[in-house]
Amino acid sequence: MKRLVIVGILCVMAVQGSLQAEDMDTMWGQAVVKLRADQAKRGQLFSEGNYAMFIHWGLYSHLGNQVGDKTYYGIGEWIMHPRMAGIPVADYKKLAGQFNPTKFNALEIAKLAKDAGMKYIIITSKHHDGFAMYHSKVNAFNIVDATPFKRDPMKELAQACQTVGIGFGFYYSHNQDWIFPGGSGGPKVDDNGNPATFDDYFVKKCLPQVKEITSEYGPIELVWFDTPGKMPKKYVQQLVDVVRKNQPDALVSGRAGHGLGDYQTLGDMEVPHENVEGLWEAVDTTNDSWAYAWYDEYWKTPKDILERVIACVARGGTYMLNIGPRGDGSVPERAARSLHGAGTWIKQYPQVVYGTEASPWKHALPWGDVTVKGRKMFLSVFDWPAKGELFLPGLKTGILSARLLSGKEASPIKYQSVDGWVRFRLPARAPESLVSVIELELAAFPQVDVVWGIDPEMATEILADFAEVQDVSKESKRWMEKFGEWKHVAQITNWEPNGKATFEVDVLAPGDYQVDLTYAGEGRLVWGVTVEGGEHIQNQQNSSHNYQRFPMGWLNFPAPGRYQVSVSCLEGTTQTASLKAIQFTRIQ
Ligand code: FHN
Repeated sequence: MKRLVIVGILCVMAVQGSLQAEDMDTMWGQAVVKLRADQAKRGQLFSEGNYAMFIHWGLYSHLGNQVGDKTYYGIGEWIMHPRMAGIPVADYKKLAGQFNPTKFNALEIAKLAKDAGMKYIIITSKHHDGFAMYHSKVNAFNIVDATPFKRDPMKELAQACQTVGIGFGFYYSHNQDWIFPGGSGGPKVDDNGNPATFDDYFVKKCLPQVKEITSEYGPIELVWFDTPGKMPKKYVQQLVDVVRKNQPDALVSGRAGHGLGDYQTLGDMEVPHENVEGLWEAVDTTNDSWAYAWYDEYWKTPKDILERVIACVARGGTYMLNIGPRGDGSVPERAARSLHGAGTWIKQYPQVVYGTEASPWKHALPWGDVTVKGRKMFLSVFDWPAKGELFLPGLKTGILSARLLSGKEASPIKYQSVDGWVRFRLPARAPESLVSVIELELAAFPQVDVVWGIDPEMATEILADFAEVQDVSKESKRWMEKFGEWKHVAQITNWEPNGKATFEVDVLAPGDYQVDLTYAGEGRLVWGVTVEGGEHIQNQQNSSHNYQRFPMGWLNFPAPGRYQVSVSCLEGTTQTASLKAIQFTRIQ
């Protein structure tokens, strides 16, 4: 993937509070790690099991984002932090006496993950709040010693995962610990008022706890360290050494820090738009918070989940999707329902998701996405074409057969090559209500021309990621919608007078196309769209700080073939105008 300049925009957060260390995104650590694991056995976890369950569950789940009669909006596991409720250490510790998750059922959760089609579970053994969700012998602030529950749910879950036959691993917050003196974000003095250092925290709590979680819970697949921030390398190295010694087959997350992890973790809630090389994972959640938040009923549907799983696999990676059980241990029913819905589909079409390779187009297509297994190619159709014609641009490899799958059944479909495109004739109705699959048998491993084809039937949206730019900046931008709820876009901004963003496209059906631009900005903006050597249109539309799609007008492509389409921001506050996408819809 092209490296973009990263702009962290935290402006949506009105309350600055004191994020004592750095802001959250800068704490994610070095983005790209040495991709060693594909040479080691542990790398197989990602190539074979491209879908996993993440669980954020802890003392914070008991609050569910409500303290007293006030609701805090954002990621629930940060409720203690000044940027959320700001609960003093002593008060937070007292909460443990009320935490009694009697509805926790490890086998039910493991079965849910299995039924969802997930290959392993990664759960919070200790988050930034410092509370251990397992029986730690080195620190009493844990679920066995400090709560009426008295059970070790991590023992139960590790066992349950073995019973149902899926993998198991731990999240561990190695740098941030807001309770233990010396931990990042924690008290600066110990209980006797003596100054505490990070070394104190590391030696007395972090290192021994990582030894515990890697030696007392059977084989684990992965240790998911998070937010390394400015943690010195010598500490990270010691932790990685412990994992290697106790669990030689376990992966270490990229967020261990200092490039010592095995793979790359993308930004929170980020599904990439272009293929990413090497071993990587995307982490996402079933609603908008990692830990349980009582108000958060904005759930991903089964279709949303499938589109994201398939998109990650098609971009060459792994998708880890989070649930946040309640404080009583139960899993929100709607999260479970969506996971089951997507899992039922995956059980019908496992070949589309597991052990597959990335799409040779390197990006999604207007109707869906593509995964590859040897000479077989799977077209996952998210949006069924209304007229029953599906178009595939730029496939250079011959097709031996094309079949529309319907569970275990497969019916041949007709196809035809036209001007470097393939046109498939499909039945009027999709065989699947969520995602239908076309299986192609090819003459060889697929080769494609990766240029963006403008689909003759469906609106084709091309994101800013795919533009070549001149006298404008192309940047990756991220912001928090609510606290900890991250959004990611590539934007083209800082438009100079001759600035332009150029998209190369391939047109199959000549004629007029409606052109829309998706952008954010300040006040009215005039945009121009030009087909190099052809028509030019320009128009003025409004803008706001939210990205919105605005119509620009109709543009003509006189014949089939390649075109360069350039976008310019001509008038208005051009410096802040932020272009996210261009869309073409054929006028019929
Ligand atoms: O601060 C944490 C956050 O609470 C959550 O655990 C996420 C999951 O990726 N990681 C950190 C922020 O990136």
